[in-house]
Amino acid sequence: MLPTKKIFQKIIEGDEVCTVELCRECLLNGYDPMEILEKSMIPAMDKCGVLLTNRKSFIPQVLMSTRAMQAGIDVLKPYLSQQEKKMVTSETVVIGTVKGDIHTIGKTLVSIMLESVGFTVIDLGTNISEKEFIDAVEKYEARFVMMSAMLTTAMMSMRKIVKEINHQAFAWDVTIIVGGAPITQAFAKEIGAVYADNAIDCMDKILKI
Ligand code: B12
Repeated sequence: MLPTKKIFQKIIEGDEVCTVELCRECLLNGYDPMEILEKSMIPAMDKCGVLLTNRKSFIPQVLMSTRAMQAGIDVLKPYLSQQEKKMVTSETVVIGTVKGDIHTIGKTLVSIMLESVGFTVIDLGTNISEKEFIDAVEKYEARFVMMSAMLTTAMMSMRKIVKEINHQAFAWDVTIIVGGAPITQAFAKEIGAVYADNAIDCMDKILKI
């Protein structure tokens, strides 16, 4: 079995040790880290979602898979740098998962990609309220706010947070970029934010802005 296929399997099994070893092995053998992420690791988390929905797996198993995924990302992180897109920037990005939602992985990937092209990223974590976002924008004089939501129920809180930020009179322009599985282009437009589909798309959009 190809090591990339094994990574997919080991993340589903929640085997952190093997996931880390296999990621290292793939890097040593010249695999593209982005490809490992996109073709093995993210599909493994999607599969976890399917197993969860079908009650073939439960929250404790998904948590173990999350730990394996996170450990694998830590191994790949130094190699995920987008050298060709690197820019000299002093811009700061504030990022967080919105109130009511504790999913971290998508947000973490977006942070890593932005850091890799030169942005300063302030990661507020999960379950973040409008006040916490606004305070951080002011404190760090951030030009960009990124928000993640993975739960349909968290979309309402995203709407409220975006509205509050857009109503603030900051002394500089603030662009809000939103993403996450249930978020669509139409929803983003409706609430007054820019939509990005994934970490790479987000990076491309922010670089254009
Ligand atoms: C892992 C996981 C968990 C873990 C989270 C651990 C952690 N530290 O993150 C645990 C077990 C804790 C968990 C809990 C719950 N979960 Co959950 N979880 C998942 C799972 C399986 C994978 C998510 C993931 O990490 N994917 C991998 C990453 C890379 O993908 P991603 O997050 O989508 O990110 C990509 C894009 O969306 C985008 N993106 C994401 N954020 C952002 C932000 C910006 C700015 C941009 C530009 C892009 C972007 O970029 C990323 C790729 O580059 C999904 C299933 C799925 N297919 O998504 C369910 C899922 C999201 N969970 C679900 C549910 C229901 C829950 C619970 C309510 C379960 C429960 N009964 O308690 C709780 C929620 C608790 C809460 N208040 O948040 C549902 C949501 C359904 C819905 N539409 O509302 C899903 C879809 C599972 C399912 N099929 O039912 N979960």
